[in-house]
Amino acid sequence: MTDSTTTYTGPERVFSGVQPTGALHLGNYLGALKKFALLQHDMECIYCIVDLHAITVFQDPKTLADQTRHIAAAYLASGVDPAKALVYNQSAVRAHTELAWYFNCVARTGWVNRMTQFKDKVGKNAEKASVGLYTYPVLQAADILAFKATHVPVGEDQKQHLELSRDIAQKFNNDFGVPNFFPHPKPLIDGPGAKVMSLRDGTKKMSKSDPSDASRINLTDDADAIAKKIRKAKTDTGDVPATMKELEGRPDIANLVGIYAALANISEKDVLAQHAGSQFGPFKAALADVAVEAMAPITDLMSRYLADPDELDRILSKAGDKAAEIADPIVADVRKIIGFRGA
Ligand code: AQP
Repeated sequence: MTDSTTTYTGPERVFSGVQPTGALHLGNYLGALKKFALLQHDMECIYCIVDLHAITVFQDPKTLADQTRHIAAAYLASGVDPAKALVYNQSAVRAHTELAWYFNCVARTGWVNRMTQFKDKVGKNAEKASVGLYTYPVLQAADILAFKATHVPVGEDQKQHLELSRDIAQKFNNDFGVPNFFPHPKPLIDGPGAKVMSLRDGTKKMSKSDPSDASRINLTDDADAIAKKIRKAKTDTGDVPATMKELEGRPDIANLVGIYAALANISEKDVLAQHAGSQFGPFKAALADVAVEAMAPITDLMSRYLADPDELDRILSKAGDKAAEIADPIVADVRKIIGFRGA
């Protein structure tokens, strides 16, 4: 169903989001936030804190607003400039929920049933999961397409959801005879940070919900904690190989090399060239230095932004109003296209 060709001629626009569901980690930073900051120089960017997605799993009403500010602070500390990009929280813009309902009527249950992230998250407990968690990728399509966004910077885990967004856009355009109304959004997934794996198991993605804190580097970890977690990261009995080919079948090592490359802004090949034959002790010490150097300024800036919640709220509210100005006319057009009375 997915078709990468479209004759959509609207403006290029970037949209992405992060859930306010806990402390952000290095995977979120390399897979998403770092790219957010880079893209704002070249394109119109809209970055959302997806609190509607967060409530697909129960969130404590007493902490949700603070968690949202926490993500906003992480965006800003990672270099997103509110004068260049919109940073707002999803629930403040009604277009998301409205379009999500229309898309629930466009998406097919067979498509949603194929989403592996839902299956991974719920395991054997699918019947106890919320309906919202099941239709999460449909809301994600609405988030993107409410802005007719053309590009979506995400980690590799989101690739399948992006394919669903394209299928929904295409089916809407076909069903209603509006061939170029919605663009087919493209994922921007590249570089060694696209899939950061757990420090305790190189076959599992680094994740906020992993019960082991040692499995991830949090954006709030200080230099000592970062160095300790890297020192304890799982490796094997060999040493650092010389070629990419020799990394195959060594997921823990490949992960550390990928993290090094992404943080130092060099290629994985260059990391191997610099450290081939090294034992893991010295390699991890070098990686810890690179990680602390890259992460310390972010951690520091984050605490400064968090110290002024009123300013964060001003930024979020102002951007929310601007986001609604873009999305509301698009959703009003959708109402007309569907044919509602009074639309
Ligand atoms: N390990 C990762 N490597 C690269 N990118 C990643 N992302 C998440 N984990 C990695 C990217 O971060 C962005 C925000 O994702 P989210 O807020 O939707 O959270 P998530 O993907 O659900 O993150 P977690 O840590 O995996 O949370 P839990 O444990 O709750 O499921 C997205 O662009 C994502 O690709």
